[in-house]
Amino acid sequence: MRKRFFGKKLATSALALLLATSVALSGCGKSNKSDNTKKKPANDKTTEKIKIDGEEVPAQLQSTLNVIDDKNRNFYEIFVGSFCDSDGDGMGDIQGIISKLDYLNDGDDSTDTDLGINGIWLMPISPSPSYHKYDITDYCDIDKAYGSLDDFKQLIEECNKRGIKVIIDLVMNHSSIGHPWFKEAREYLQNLPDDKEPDASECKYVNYYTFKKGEQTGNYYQAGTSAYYYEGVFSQQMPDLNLGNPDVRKEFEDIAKFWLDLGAAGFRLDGAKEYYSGETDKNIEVLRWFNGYVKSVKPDAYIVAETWCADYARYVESGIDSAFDFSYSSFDGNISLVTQGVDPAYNGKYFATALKNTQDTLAGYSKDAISATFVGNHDLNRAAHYLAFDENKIKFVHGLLGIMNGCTYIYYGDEIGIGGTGADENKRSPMIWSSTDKTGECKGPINMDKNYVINKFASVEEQEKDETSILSYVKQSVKLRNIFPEIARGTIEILSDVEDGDIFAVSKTYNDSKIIILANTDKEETKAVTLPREKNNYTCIQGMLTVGEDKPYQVEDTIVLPPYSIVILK
Ligand SMILES: [Ca+2]
Ligand SMILES: [Ca+2]
Ligand SMILES: [Ca+2]
Repeated sequence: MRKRFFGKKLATSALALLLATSVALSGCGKSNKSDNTKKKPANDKTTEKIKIDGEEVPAQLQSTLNVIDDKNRNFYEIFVGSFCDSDGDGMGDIQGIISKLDYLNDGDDSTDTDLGINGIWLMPISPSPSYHKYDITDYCDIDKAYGSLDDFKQLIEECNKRGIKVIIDLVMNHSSIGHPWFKEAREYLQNLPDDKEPDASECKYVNYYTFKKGEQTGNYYQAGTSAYYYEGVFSQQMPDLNLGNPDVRKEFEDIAKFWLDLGAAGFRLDGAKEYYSGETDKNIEVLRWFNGYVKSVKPDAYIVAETWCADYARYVESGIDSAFDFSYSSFDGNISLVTQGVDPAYNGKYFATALKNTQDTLAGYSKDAISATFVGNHDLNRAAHYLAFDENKIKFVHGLLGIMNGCTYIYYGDEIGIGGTGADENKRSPMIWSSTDKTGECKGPINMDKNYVINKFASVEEQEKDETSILSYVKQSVKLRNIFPEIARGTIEILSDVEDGDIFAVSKTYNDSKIIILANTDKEETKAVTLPREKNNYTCIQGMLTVGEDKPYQVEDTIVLPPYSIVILK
């Protein structure tokens, strides 16, 4: 049994009341409204009807994809070790990803069995002693646990066939203490006589990091048995690199070129606000250098920086395409707050204003900036978990993500409602492909605590067969983005004539094509919204997303929106 927000009686009476209201508002006289109020089976297409000019006609729902091959992409973030294991050792790997590409996008626009994503962000894949691999020992190779460079090349080839671009995580703030650069520097410092200053002409690597003589306050650790301490903002295992050193920059230019030459479409830059902790201007300068170099090699490369800070938007001043906007993610982010509806201030109108402000703010820093939003990622508690496994809420957060501009990022497993909270390992638990067939299943991080990885929803295999599953909903949400390019690329205008604060109402205009997006953010009440067609320049509902069995419909100028439903008008 699937959870419902309200019993049938309440829904029916609410609909009857609202339909009566909608008819009164639209002034369309007689209609078969009493029929509409009867509960219909989930797949009864007659609920998708509209009445225009007194005639009842089928809703003109669009299904033809119109995917534009630009930088506004539907990304999917993969923690490789937990996604799919190809060789039965329990460790996810690149061949495993290749085997699941048809799940992500089969490359055939006439099918809608896939998720419809067209961008992959791979978390770090280079050799590293840790399970998470954010401490790298060789930037130009693949960790053996994940495969080989040949596997990576094959992945790119297969992705190219499907219109998927792959960006890789690039960790420039720090290396591993096991990186040869650091090991050589440490060795040199250990052997340095007490009365001698470090000399970069003897060991250039002493200037690759920030070494200071004697004990330091803050995030500093002793370099072996030497008298020197190194900065390690994230941990002792991760010595911070000196990005002011031209030699270090040259290393990363070579590293970037290495991956671009192999077919990477760009980079996700880890920890960009810690390049120079607390110094945004200097961080932006680093990004300006890196962006300039990357685009001199590959002009259409895409760069998104991890900027987990209030002034994230400023980072696009550097010329990078995107800076992750954390304000929409997590339990206390905009998407969750609007969905939870606990504080009425976070309603549909608020969400519309937030989107418009985000667009304007980014444009103020760079006319080419692309917003980059997500519900969750590898550092955040899983959405399903913080939404208390409420299926409708889990769907709706993906609905709200789906109507956002720019690039959206889905964290692997969120599309089937995987749980996980607390320690990072718990947020990186294995993808659940099937409940019966263990092929491809990963063991997950060794220190993962299963008590904090609660999975209440079915596997991919089962959810694929269920039209009402979270997975089916997320597919529909991504599909809308692939049908209507205006969603990701349009200039937002708030439809302020819509008075009900629970209703999200905006238009988005892209290349002279305008759509209107309405969303009912109320979790219980069906709403009727009157929006004159002529004034607002649309004909009818052309796309919809619903969490339950009640579907939106249109009677003349009135759109009836069940709880948590979204429509596209055009
Ligand atoms: Ca494996
Ligand atoms: Ca397809
Ligand atoms: Ca740093």
